[in-house]
Amino acid sequence: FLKNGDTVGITCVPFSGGQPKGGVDDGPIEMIRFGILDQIQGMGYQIELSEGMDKYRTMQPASDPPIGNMKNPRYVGMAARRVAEQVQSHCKQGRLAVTLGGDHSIAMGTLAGSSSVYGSDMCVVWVDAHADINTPSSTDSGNLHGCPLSFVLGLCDKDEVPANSPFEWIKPCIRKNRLVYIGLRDVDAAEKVILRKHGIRAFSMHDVDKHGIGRVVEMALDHVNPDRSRPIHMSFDVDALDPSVAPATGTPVRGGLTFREGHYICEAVAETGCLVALDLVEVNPLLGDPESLRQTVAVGCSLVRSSLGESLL
Ligand code: HAR
Ligand code: MN
Ligand code: MN
Ligand code: MN
Repeated sequence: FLKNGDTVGITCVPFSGGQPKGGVDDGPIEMIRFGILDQIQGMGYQIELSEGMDKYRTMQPASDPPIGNMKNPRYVGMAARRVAEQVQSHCKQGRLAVTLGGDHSIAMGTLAGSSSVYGSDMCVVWVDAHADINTPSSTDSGNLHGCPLSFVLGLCDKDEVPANSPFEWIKPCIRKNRLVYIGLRDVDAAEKVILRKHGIRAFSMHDVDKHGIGRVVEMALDHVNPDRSRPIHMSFDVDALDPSVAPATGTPVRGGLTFREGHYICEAVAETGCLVALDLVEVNPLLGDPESLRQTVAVGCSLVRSSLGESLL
């Protein structure tokens, strides 16, 4: 695992094109204002920051009409491609790649980037209220933050991602049996069909209630990483937490993880020593009063620190 003096490669992605609400693009800057960079350095890590975070804001094409159901497809595809390059560069140089979003559509980039270095042995722990596995044709909303996993798992038909598609560059790079979910409670009917069809393992909030978070994390890791030897990419959507803990997010869903349950997942993943990449997404500073904002940004930073091995004692 990372030791004192090791380097964390941080990519800030001020991007909101994967969903309709403005503000989530200010997630990274608010976390930086809250001190996340100093906090990580204070833990003994070196920091390498990806260049040109403001460029994400200028990448929006003048015209980006829907392709089928998909909204802002060119913008999302281009931004994710840049995310993939920046994450890949950190991973290549042996840095733990931390990506601060931004909406969750950027995970098609983070996963493409990390898996290009760590290969198909890498496993993915997806912590979220939502499954984010709609295909371009199954999505009702057309919001691409509900779709990133279908691209990287290779679940899209050829006609959904034709040769000239903005997503054509994404190759299937994550294996279905190397993905596991924790925290689900708002899954579309079409997504349930996809999860069943492909036998993808998911621990919902029902499972957290039934077994407790300790057992759930153990079962989740046993599924994707039985020997705790494979690299782990954790993608943490802050809406996995209960809205009472993380209110400032675009699609809050009642009945989520407690503050401690969320942190326990991060601590347990840190303990494996296998974490190679982490996403923290969907913090939206524009939603809610100043106290909701402060609370959500603070918990986002604290989840990152826990994932990097901050200990309680
Ligand atoms: N499943 C719904 C859709 O496809 C809701 C999507 C997600 N919202 C998120 N992602 N915050 O985790 O539109
Ligand atoms: Mn703004
Ligand atoms: Mn999500
Ligand atoms: Mn979500």
